[in-house]
Amino acid sequence: MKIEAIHLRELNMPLAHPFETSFGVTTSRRILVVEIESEGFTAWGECVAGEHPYFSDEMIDTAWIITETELVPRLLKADIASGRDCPELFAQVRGHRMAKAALENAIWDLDAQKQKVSLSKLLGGTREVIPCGVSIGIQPTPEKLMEKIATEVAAGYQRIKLKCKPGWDTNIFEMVRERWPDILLSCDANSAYQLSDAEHIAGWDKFKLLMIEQPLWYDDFFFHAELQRRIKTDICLDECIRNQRDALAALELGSGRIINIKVGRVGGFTEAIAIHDVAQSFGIAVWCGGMLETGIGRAHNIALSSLPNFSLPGDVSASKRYWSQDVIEPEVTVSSEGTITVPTSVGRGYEVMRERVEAITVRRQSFTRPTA
Ligand code: OSB
Ligand code: MG
Repeated sequence: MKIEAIHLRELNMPLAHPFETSFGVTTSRRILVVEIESEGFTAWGECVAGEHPYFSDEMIDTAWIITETELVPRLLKADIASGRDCPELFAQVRGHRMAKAALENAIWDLDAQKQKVSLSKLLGGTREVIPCGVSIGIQPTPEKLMEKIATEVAAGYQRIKLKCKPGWDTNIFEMVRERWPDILLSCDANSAYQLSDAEHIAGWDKFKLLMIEQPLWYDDFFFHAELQRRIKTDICLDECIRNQRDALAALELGSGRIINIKVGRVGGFTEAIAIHDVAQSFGIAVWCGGMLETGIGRAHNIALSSLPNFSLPGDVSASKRYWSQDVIEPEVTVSSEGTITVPTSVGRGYEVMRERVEAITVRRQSFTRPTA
């Protein structure tokens, strides 16, 4: 694959509604997107790093500099055959997985176009539709949360995930379960608890949560195994799973019984598929997480979610939940059964609206293949 040019852009996009987690509130996003030109094709990738290094140690500004100084030069000099060659090409650079994923995923996007197949098919997807859930942030009041849940349940979403933290947990679950005793309900703590909270967390077993996502430290799976032994509810690992070795270690240790796969967190589609396969070999279900993506990252998440072991509803939901206007056409929509139809057309299956992208671009930098 001869790559002629790579363009980096920073997009500024206000969220339709603020999103609050145990690590902070997001009202507007600064997003790094990459565009790759090759032999008449244009492919896109989205970097999911946030504005601050609060979810993980990456942020948009570190991702930009690593992309500019380390990753782009390697890609422009290389002659790669597919996205699967990216991990080795980038291996000398430690970490910075979200930065790497944006480029690797753009290469997969490009490869799908060149081979004239859907991205889903190229990744090994088998599902025609994917089951969808929603992640609902911490709200100003419990009443506001109840309204939000009512809206999403009415829209047909198959699973409701509540962000939680000390003070916004047991009382909230109690209230929600009283009104909706049977919905598929889960929670995500984003590392807001410690092992000394084990008894408090065990108290949630009575709410029959589908899972508790990343209750302990973002980089831990040893103490998660101890916590999992002390509670009945399944632990789902998010932040701490960086690659397939982590998944293997965590599953051997018993740190959790479900894995959330975020393609950005693990460095790209190649590693995401490897984690999917490791989990499958353990009989462990996976689902696709979200990072408040624009339509570009969202389209890629939909393709990934079509792999066979993505058997639980993901955090992949409609564009309109995040943006008054997305950057793709058509927008991502969810059926009244809470599903998204996986595109079968060539490539990602959603057109990137260049004028819309231009209008919200606040920084750009272009690189071309060295001529020598
Ligand atoms: O932990 O899954 C998470 C958003 C930003 C950072 C971390 C997380 C989230 C979400 C939102 O839960 C998922 C989404 O709807 O995109
Ligand atoms: Mg999470």
